[in-house]
Amino acid sequence: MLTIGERINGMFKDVGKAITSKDKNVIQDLAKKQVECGADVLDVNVGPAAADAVAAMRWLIESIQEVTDVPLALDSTKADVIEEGLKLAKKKAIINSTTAKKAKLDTLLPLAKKYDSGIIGLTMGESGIPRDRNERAEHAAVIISACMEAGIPIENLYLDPIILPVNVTQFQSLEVLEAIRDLKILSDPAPKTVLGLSNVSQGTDKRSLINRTFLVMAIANGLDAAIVDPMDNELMDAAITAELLLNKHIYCDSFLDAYRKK
Ligand code: THG
Repeated sequence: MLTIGERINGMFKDVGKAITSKDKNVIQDLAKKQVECGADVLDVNVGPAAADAVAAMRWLIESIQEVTDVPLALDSTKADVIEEGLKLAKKKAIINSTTAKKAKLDTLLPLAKKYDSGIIGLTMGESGIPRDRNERAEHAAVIISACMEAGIPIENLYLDPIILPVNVTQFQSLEVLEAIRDLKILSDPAPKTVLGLSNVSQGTDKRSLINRTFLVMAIANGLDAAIVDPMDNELMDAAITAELLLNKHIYCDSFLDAYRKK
């Protein structure tokens, strides 16, 4: 599984404060710790508070790239914020994200093409959050054909079936698990799939347990990548063990350590 670290997001109080007070150490610590814990990619989101979101994205990326050169997932609803990230990123970045909305695809696919970046496609369209697995597949098909038309290799596409808090809309967790399977057969080569895992447990009081249980189920259904808190050791252990049991790693008694050192 491609592990995308979620912690550099202005939605978190410590990160929001660090952005306003330009406290580089907080960001650099989170970058280093997430990578040490196994993040392959770092998600970067300036959050809702930043007055100048483009400047905040620039400051975050410059701070992060002073301490690590893992690839970045540029998480914003604004195209100018994403493009600022694409200009600065040293490694092949991931745009997070487009939707199936025409205006979004028309703006973001040319950027993905120009910078040869990855791109996450949220399976939602003009009508908002998808209701079930079928709506997810419909939006996914729109995104896949738009990528093909724009000359974006499907290898660069990560479809996100959008997981919602289980305490708000309980039946959606099963729809997402089914969608992970459905999305895989929409093209050949198959598109990759990704989730913003922590959404599933927002507002609950068993966050880590719900996160890791759902992650294992999603991995068993073929999930390729996840935006997670890599500093949650039990979560990372569960993900590694799930992949071991799916025969994706070779067993040895110290498989957790062995996988982490790799
Ligand atoms: N799909 C894609 N990108 C995404 C999401 C997604 N990016 C954002 C989000 N969803 C994934 N990242 C997070 C980050 C934080 C939390 C949830 C998902 C979170 N934050 C605490 C909360 O709201 O309770 C913040 C509180 C705090 O500790 O300060 O849970 O789905 N493509």
